[in-house]
Amino acid sequence: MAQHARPGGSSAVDTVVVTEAESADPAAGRYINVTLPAAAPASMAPAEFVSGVALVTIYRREALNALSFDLLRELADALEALDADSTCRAIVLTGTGSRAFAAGADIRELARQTAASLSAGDDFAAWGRIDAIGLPLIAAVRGFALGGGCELAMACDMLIAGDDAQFGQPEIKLGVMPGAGGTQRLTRAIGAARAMELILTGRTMGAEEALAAGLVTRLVPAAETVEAALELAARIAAMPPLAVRAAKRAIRDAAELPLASGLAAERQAFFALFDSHDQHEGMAAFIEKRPAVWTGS
Ligand code: CO8
Repeated sequence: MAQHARPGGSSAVDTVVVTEAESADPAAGRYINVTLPAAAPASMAPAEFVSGVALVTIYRREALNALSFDLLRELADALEALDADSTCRAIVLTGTGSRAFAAGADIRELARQTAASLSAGDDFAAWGRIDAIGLPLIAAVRGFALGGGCELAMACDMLIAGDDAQFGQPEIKLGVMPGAGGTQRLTRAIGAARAMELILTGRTMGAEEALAAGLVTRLVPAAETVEAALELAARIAAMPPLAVRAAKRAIRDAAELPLASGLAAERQAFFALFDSHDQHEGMAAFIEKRPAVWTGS
């Protein structure tokens, strides 16, 4: 069960601050910590909390945040809860510690699987649930983002990388191939020629190369990774929520739909926003030369 921690315990969910010691214990069933609103780094003072931004942290430091099936289920649960929470406007996803965002799927768990067990189970359902999140997701990547970890970062909408980040799909070295979107998302992000080389050799790509290739939104000094992601999330959280969700959907459509269908969907979404309060407010505020006040309706 994912835990929400909020100042003043105002959440409908129990307020539980998960310590690293608790979180590192799989028996405790807590791999994911959610802080909403996210606590601001010192450099973002005077605000103590970042309004509308949730910080979701994967806690499995002893295995470089490797993604077990249980962990992924908890992550999907946590993201869905935030997606349904009207106070949350943007989500930053990161891994605990400085060594890894996530070093892949849990190889010990995968080693026990067969084609039949994977096909029969619903252990991959979490990926579809994460993909369906309507709020903007920003990955804050330090250290290794390998295999499923790279796929998870790419399932996010934007990727802030520390200069110590290492991306790759090393599954080929384990006798398999990417199975949670790596062949599709990496190819869409950096093109077939580069994706082919990375996936067929399993080599890792440093942060600068990933930025140049188009995988990364922004490259920052390693120690500033989460802070930079929170700052970006805060700027998005200050925008009108319905328009943010609609724009995210339309941009995702660009990777999935033929151009004519994408253009039609974009126009439909654009028209629909003209029935929203925030469209009236945004345009009235411009004309009246005052700041807009968004209601998300
Ligand atoms: N799974 C399980 N445990 C891991 C993983 C992993 N992916 N990665 C690291 N660990 C563990 C190590 O076993 C080690 O544990 P212990 O101390 O008990 O031996 C601990 O984390 C620290 O790791 P290392 O000692 O290996 O640290 P190094 O600094 O020497 O090396 C590396 C770091 C290079 C990241 C190395 O750990 C490594 O190569 N890890 C595996 C990377 C990899 O191959 N990832 C792909 C996995 S397959 C995959 O992701 C398929 C996705 C399919 C869809 C998703 C389904 C959920």
